[in-house]
Amino acid sequence: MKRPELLTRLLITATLLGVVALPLWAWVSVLSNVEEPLIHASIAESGGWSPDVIQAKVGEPLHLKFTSDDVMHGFAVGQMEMQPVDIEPGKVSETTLTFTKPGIYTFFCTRWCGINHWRMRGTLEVSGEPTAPETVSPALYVTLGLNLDAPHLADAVPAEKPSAARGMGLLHQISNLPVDQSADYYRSHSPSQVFQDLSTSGLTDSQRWEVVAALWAQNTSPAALAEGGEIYAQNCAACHGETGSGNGVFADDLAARGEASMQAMSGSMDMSMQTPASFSDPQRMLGASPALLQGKILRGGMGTGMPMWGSIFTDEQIWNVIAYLYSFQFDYSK
Ligand code: HEC
Ligand SMILES: [Cu+2]
Repeated sequence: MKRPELLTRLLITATLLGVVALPLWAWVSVLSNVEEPLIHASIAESGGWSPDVIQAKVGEPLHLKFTSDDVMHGFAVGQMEMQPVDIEPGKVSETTLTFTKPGIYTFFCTRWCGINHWRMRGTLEVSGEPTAPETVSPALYVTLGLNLDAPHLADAVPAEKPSAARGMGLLHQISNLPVDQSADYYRSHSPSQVFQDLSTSGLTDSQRWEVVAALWAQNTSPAALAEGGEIYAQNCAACHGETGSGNGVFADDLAARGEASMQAMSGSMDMSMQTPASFSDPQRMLGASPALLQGKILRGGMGTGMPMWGSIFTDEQIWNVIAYLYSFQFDYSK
C-alpha cells in the first residue's frame, strides 16, 4: 500500500469515528445514566412495593433505587445470592443485580415491618436466554405423590426427647439394624415410620427413638443447622415462636385478624385462619417426613396464614430449615 493512500484511509477512519462513533457513544452513556424510577416501600396495608413488578434482561445489570414511605424495610430477591438492601424512610439506597437465568423471580421484604410483613412481595420478570445451564427437577413431595393436606399425626411418641448421641452409639454397636442411612430414606420417611421400621431390631422403645434421632442428626450438620436456625429466626419465629411452640409475637394477631391477614392467593375465599403450627408437638413433627414439611413450606397456603416460601429460598436452605425444625424434637447435644 502506498503511503498517501494509507494516510487518506486513516483520515477517513478518524473522521468517521468523530462523526458517528462519538455522538453514538455520548448518546448511549446518556441513556444508561437515565434516572431509574425510585421504588417505594411501605407496609403491606398501605400497598407494599410500588411498583411491584420490575422487568429485567438476562446478562444486563439492573440498577435499582429504593426509599421507604414509612418504616424500615429490606429488599432481597428469592433464590439469589445477594446482600439484602436496607430501605430507610427519607433515604435512598441502591443495588445492582445481574441475572443469569430468565424467569419470574420473587422479591420480598427482609425486615419485620408489621404483621403483614411477609405479604410484602413483588415480581421480577427476567427475559432472555439462559447463560448458565438450567436444572429443574420437581420437588420431592411431588415425586412421592404426597397429599400435603392429609393428617400426619404419629401414632407413637417418645417419653422424653431422644438423644442423638446415644443413638449414634447404638448405630455403631449393632451391625444389622433394619434402617437405611441414605438421604433418600431420611427425606421420604417420618421419624415415626422409622421407629416402626425398627420394631424388629430387638431394641427398647427409647433406644429405637434414639436411633431415629441419630439418623436425623446424621442427615444434617452443625453448619446446616446454624443456617436453618438463622432462616427460622428471621422468617418463621414471629409466627411459629422462638421455641417452635407456635406462640410467636404475631400468633395472636394472626388469629384475631382472621381474613384480613390472609395470604392473597387463589382460593383465599376458602381460607380459615389458624394459629401457627407448633413444632414442639411430638405427634405432629414425628409424624411428618422431611419431604412432607418441604411440600408445606414450598407451597404455603394450606387454607391458613402460612406464607409460601418456594420462590424465596433455595432447596438447600429449605432442607436446612427443615433439619432445624426437627431439632425441637431431638436432643442433638454431644
Ligand atoms: C405469618 C405467619 C407465619 C409465618 C411467617 C410462617 N408460618 Fe408456617 N404456618 C403458619 C400457619 C398459620 C400454619 C398452619 C397451621 C397448621 O396447619 O396447623 C403454618 C404451618 C406450617 C407448617 C406445617 C406444619 C404441619 O405439621 O403441618 C410448616 C412446616 C411451617 N409452617 C413452616 C414454616 C417455616 C419454615 C417458616 C419460615 C420460613 C414459616 N412456617 C413461617 C404461619 C406462619
Ligand atoms: Cu417491609
